[in-house]
Amino acid sequence: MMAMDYSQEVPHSELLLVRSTEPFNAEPLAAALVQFAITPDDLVYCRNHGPVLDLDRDAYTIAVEGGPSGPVRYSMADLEARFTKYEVVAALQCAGNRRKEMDQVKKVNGILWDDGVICNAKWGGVRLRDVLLDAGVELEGNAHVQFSSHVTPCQDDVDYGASIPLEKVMDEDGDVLLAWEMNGEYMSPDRGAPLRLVVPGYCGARWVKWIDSIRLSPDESPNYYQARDYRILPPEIETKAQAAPVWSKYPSINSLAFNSVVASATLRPAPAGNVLVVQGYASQHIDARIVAVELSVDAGATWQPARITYQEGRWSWTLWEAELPGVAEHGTVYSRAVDERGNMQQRECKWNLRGVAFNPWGVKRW
Ligand SMILES: Nc1nc2c(c(=O)[nH]1)N[C@H]1C(S)=C(S)[C@@H](COP(=O)(O)O)O[C@H]1N2
Ligand SMILES: [Mo]
Repeated sequence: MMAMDYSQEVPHSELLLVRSTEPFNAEPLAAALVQFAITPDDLVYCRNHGPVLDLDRDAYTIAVEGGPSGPVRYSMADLEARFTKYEVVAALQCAGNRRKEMDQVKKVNGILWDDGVICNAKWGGVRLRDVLLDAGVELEGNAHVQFSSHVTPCQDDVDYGASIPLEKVMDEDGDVLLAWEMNGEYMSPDRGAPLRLVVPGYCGARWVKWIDSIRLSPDESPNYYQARDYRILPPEIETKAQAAPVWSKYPSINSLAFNSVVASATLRPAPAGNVLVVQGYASQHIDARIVAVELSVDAGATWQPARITYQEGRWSWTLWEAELPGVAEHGTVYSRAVDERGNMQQRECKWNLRGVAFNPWGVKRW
């Protein structure tokens, strides 16, 4: 356990259900979330492993290591003035979304998140690719880009760190940004101001907030949150002690989980029979777009299509809704997503100790 100082903690949104205060972890109700295609900042979940500080933008710099004459430092003004600005709409989701449901299968380690640990926003900043090229870093022989935020220590390590494959960064369509804007405004301290990494299609753990250093390496980041967390352990690993020696055997989670969630199911009584109004969201695996969401009120025997009401670009979430006629007073509705590669969301998802990437059919009782 690291010593952490919460005396400078910023105020947080009051619209969230608080799961822990130090560090601050909180999520909105999914039913509130799906009312907006682009999530307003005060409805975005907060997932932290340490304190949240209000940092001075004018004094802030980021160091890019590995240039021909040592690290290159950029101020926020340098980034704004010297590079082309890009905007990308992308969903941000914690790998622990729906953990509470997995915990009901069998006890897991972690915050018992419900299904609100996701958002969709327009992120603005510069391409990390352009910055790496500008800094003249050695690309040859390096397969990973490692990131750190040293601004505060975290629960399990002296700083927060992550890494992603260099390939994802150098692909112009990978859309990896060093971002300072969310939804057309300077982002809030909660979102990682002054500067945060945006990795479309990847799980939230890689979107390093308050990012202040970048380096290339043949290896993944050795940081706790890359090397010993955010991995899917096999079901036979049931305790922390069993997990400790084996973390490195299992791959890091990169992609978001292919998932769908029923955010609300409301019965509308009508003379001709009850109608069930259903709303929800879906998230995609890396860049395979979702092409359909289907609903079942008979435990998966028959399925009917929902209407997709929102998708934008390559990386957004999917919003959907449906009116299902002729339903009983009470029942259970299931959702399943289908993607462009023909993958179909499965009924079951294997249990894992950390309760990550839980993605069986969405479910809601009415
Ligand atoms: N520096 C830092 N970056 C971080 C984290 C953190 O604790 N510290 N949490 C990560 C995790 S696990 C997630 S899911 C997202 C959450 O981003 P949000 O709080 O803006 O929703 O940030 C990621 N980046
Ligand atoms: Mo996360």
